[in-house]
Amino acid sequence: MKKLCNLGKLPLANNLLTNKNDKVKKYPLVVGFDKKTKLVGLMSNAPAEEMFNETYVYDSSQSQTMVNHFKEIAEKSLEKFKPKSVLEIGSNSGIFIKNFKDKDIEVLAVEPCKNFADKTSEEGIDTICAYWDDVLAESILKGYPDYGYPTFDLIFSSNTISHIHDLDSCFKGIKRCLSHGGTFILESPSLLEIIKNNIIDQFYHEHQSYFSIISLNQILIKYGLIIYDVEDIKVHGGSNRYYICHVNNYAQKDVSENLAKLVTKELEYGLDDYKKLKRAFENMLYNLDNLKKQIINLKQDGYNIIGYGATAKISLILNILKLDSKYITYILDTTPEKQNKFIPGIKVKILPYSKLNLNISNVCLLGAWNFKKEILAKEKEYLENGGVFITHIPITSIIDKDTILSK
Ligand code: DWN
Repeated sequence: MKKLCNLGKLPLANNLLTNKNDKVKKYPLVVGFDKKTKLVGLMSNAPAEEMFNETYVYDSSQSQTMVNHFKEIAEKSLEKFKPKSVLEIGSNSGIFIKNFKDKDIEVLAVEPCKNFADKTSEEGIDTICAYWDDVLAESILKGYPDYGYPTFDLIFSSNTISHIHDLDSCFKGIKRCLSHGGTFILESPSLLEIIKNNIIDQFYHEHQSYFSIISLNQILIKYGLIIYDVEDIKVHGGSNRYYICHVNNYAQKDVSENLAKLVTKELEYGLDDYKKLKRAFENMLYNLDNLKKQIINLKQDGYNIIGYGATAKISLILNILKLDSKYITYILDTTPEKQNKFIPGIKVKILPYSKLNLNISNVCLLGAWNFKKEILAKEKEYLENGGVFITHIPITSIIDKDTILSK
């Protein structure tokens, strides 16, 4: 891989501190470009066990947008594919897979974080607590944990494949487990949207790969898999939902025109071009620097800056910008497991959402900018009373009631 951007040595975004003075490990965060496959990814990484374990704090069910999102795609898949067997890789809180319960469908979830795997097991969903790889895939078909599962008509994985370090073993396992006519649905942040919207904060240790259609197809072909459809979906600042099948079943699928259209856009934005990508990183960092300047100015003008949503993304940017509790008073989040903990590195405290006091001397930094619509609707009163948000996506700017009305 050839280096695109060095973001420095940074703490693991979601490894929140219970005590302010807990020790923090830092790992280099360097993004690179693979000339052969055109994949953008991290050039080295922290051990998966340090990031995805029984203390993992991200719970996708905390956002109504995500609850609706997973219900919709589950219902759509049930109708479209009528699967007899479904496997989910990286099931988190069970937000997707629980929609397949009690439907005479063979259902299996794989989730490495024990806190979440236990939760879905208790809800009656067969869940294996393990990292996904080809060894696990083989053992699932051969009889682990109780008996040999059939191959699966539907394999679903949202925001997980991009976290897996060994893509070779990952895709070998998927190839092995997908039934002949089956579909593998992969959801992942879109590199096109990242580049278009300055989303520098998708680059943190949890995310190993940043797929485009161009790079994903280059990689999949090696395993006898191919993309036959793609949808650009709005979640997480713009993601792609890829529909993938066995190469030897491709002729049986309705190949979508969307694929060619989106590839054309990817080429326009230079997602296959090292120099253009490097320039895009420079722009992203420049925009982030503007955020720092605006926050410092607001602070000097006497405002309290409060983070809204203790996302992995805000953890990353505050650490890159070295904005600690001198600048950010606290961060609010609805997730009980995050509350009263501290962001590693900059040590800003996370408080429960119920403590929110949106008075006019506060400015809210939109940590969960990907749920902007949901949050602005929820905080209508604050905005109507003159409250403001600051965001860096797609460009550093202030959001108040007038900017919303003018859209
Ligand atoms: O891939 C990943 C994804 C999908 O999510 C992971 N590597 C980690 C995680 O990233 P994130 O932390 O940036 O995700 P979110 O979904 O942007 O997190 C939103 C956070 O904001 C949650 O902690 C819940 C919180 N929240 C809130 O406090 N009030 C969210 C909403 C909508 C709210 O109104």
